[in-house]
Amino acid sequence: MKNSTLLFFCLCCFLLTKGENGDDLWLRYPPVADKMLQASYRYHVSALMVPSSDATLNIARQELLNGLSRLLQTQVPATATLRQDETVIAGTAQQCPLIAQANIAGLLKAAGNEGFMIVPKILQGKRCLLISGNTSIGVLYGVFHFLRLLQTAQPIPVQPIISAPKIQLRMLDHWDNLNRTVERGYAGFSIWNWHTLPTYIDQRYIDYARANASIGINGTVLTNVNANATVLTPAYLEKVKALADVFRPYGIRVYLTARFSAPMEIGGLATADPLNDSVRGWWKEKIKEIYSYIPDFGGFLVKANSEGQPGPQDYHRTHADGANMLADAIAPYKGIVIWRAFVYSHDNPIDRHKQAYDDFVPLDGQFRPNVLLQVKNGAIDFMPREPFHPLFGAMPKTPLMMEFQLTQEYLGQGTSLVFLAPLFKETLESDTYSKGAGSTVAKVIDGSVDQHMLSGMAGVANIGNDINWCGHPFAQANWYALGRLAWDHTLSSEQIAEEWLRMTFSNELTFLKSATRLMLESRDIIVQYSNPIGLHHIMGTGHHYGPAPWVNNQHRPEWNPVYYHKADSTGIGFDRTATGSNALAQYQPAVRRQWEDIHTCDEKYLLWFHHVQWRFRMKSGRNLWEELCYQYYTGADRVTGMQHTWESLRPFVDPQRFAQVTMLLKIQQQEATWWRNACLLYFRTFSHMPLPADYTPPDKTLEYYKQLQFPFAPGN
Ligand code: BDP
Repeated sequence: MKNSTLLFFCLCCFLLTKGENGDDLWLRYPPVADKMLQASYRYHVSALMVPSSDATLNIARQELLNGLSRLLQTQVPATATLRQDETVIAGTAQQCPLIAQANIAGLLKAAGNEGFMIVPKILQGKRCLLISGNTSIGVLYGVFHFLRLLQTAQPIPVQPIISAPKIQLRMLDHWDNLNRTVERGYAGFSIWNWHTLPTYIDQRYIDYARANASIGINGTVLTNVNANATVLTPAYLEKVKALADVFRPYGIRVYLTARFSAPMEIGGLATADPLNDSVRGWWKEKIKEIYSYIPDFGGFLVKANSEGQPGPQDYHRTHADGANMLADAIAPYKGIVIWRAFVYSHDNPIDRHKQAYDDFVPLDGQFRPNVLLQVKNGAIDFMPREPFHPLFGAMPKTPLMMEFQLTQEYLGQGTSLVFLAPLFKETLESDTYSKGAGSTVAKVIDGSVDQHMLSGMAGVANIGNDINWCGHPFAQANWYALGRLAWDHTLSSEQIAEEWLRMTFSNELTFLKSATRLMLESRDIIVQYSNPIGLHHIMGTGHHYGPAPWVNNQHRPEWNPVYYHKADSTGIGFDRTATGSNALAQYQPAVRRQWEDIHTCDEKYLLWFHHVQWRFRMKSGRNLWEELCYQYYTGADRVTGMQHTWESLRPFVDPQRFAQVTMLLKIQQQEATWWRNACLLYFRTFSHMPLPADYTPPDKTLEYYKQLQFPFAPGN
């Protein structure tokens, strides 16, 4: 064996036995395993030229130097003048005269404000690779893309690559409280250490910004939608400013949640009525103050008149009155207001599914141009599977922003391997038919269906202070997927999974084949063993951990699982057709037709839209009860399959992350069995039919499952 080969072999062995803690996310930059590829990049990247024009370009240079030296295992020299062939030049045309001479203005047009291009060019007789954009942040995105090519074992580009984001605001919404607890957080405490800010800048803040920039995320809402007005006081604004200063060179703007009653709580006013002059004046002054700290402050995210939060309806004003009051005050600074459509009220007897639509559709056209309406992917609440929210396509005069949830509140929380890109894609690719066939949710939110200038996609962050950021090693993939899809919603789940796996684990094809399948199937599997055939909202009260379909004692009717499954001696499911709540009427006729007939309705939504008799014949030939048993048993069995798949991947994964995922899959298998047993034992009390003989019966009683308590479950 040659010395260099031996060295490389030892390094690989070392990396595999050393273990990794996941702190590096998808930016690990291990030595490129494919020696031919490494040699090719080494040849084509002989020098780096990145002007020191601003902080963002300095980050770009540092990222290239660091990334390339680790991936290529050689120091690529930085240069200020073009001396040799195969120089990589990064910068905008303004920053870099050579790029200005390169005749690429036409290409750059397509890159827009934040996009980039990577293009091979001969400059002054030398072969160069240009990474450029119209702004420094575009260049930084291009640099991360270039490194991603190498990380994912793609050849060095010989044709121009041009890429621009399809969505303007690509955001993380942190549900982080000022006391560092995280609502629905399963990865430890908040990464924002408010106590030591503004003076202590944790390296994590910088790493956070870098990771987000690497996937194009350009906005972060620091605080919980169930907001605390204290964050708007000067002492906290100092802290917010410190974070904004860290994030700025990475292209990330800071947003805050605005508690609607803040004028009363911290302003001493007697009202928060949005039409009251003192209230309007208070917000104007507050916003002026915020911008004095943070000149590029992004704006506010507001949860109002929802789940007990204050809002304009407390003063008999509309959501538009509330949003516009803030929008007017923030408009002079080019800030925006993101108003949430997640509203439902306990004194409204109407199907919860219908309430947001009823509240907001009449307001279409009444919002100021700097207001975006943030809509959850489905009408109930981030369920494991929901049909798309009927608001998409129903408010053509208002830009609607997508709200996905990365933190897996209803999808196994911190213990389950669930890759969410298939869930996101399922919603994005749903056709609203609002402007005829092809008006997909993706095209509604990217603004192309209704010609909106503002567009946005947010993910409720799954980040905490756990060493690997997200708790479950695979949960990092959901953060990654959000960024990639907000940039380009046409990417497939498979592409995203593979990209992430290559960067996070290995480029080995045998590994990728199984691990990609593992990820792609994972969401279907959890639906199958927890909420099959359109069941929803049957989880434990408060903490939402595990099954509790029997709960019927909550004072708000729509907080009870029985409200949603409606199981009785005749059947199970929520009739949302014309004979029931008629929520289906909120969809376009073409959509309605897909779901309104019990015989043709896609079975994955059957119990979402229909109350179905226990003996109803399913497409499989089984009756509904047998089908329910089949789904629950198959889902739980498939988790055992996931365990086997993971076991087969042992040779490709470092011991630390391998053991972590192994243990977590064991928990997931126990949870799957728990869901299956608890739900079937309970629903059997209505169906009065036995479990099909070939299934092993549950070894515990329904009473056992009912008495389980989780007083300290996380995220609650
Ligand atoms: C629900 C969560 C709750 C959030 C709410 C929201 O259980 O903690 O406050 O959504 O989105 O899913 O406002």
